[in-house]
Amino acid sequence: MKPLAECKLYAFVDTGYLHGRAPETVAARLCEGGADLIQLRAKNQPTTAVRRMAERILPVTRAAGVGLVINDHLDIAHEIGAEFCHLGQEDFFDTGHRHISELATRNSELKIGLSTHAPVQAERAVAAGADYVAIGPIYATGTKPTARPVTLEYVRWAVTSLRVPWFAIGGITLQNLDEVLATGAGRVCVVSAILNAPDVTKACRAFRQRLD
Ligand code: TZP
Ligand code: MG
Repeated sequence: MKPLAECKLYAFVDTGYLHGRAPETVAARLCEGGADLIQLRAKNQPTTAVRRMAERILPVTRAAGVGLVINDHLDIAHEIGAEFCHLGQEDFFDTGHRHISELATRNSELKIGLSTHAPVQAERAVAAGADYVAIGPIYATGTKPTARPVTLEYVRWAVTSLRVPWFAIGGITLQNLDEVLATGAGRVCVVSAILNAPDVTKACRAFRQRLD
């Protein structure tokens, strides 16, 4: 796997956008398309189903040298030996955690990413030892319909203020990518613009080429 600082394209296997495809098949297409990281995001799925998907995706990402991120399910990330777990503000701080070292049990190599929606949250996430932070949602997005967009203003703050790897997320498409990158951002998370494209590999590759 590339060092996190060199990872630019963070793609997703989101069960909301499988459109009948097997999760591991989608993961394989994302690897072919040049994703640096792939997150398994399986909202409202039974834990057993998430674990099964994660177990099937991991050999695919491992073979491709792509880091696997498990969203929400710290236990699964630990158990299967994924490289990362991603948690929201509510999953981490609102459950009483203060530092990511509190999460290290079996797999101390596990890296943690935290979602943030404002500078104060990013500062708190960095102080908590997050390995990376997500900055968003920048634009309104059907993938997270109730979240209020943070706009490019927050991205510009991140460009000048953050010293840990950070990823812009939320509503990023090939159409608005240039204005995101124009802020100085260099890393993006893309969910629906890749998974809803007619050809996932091609869409992923298009983002890859624009980020390189
Ligand atoms: N967190 C903030 S926005 C978002 C998440 C998980 C969804 C991003 O999805 P899309 O489809 O790329 O807008
Ligand atoms: Mg969460």
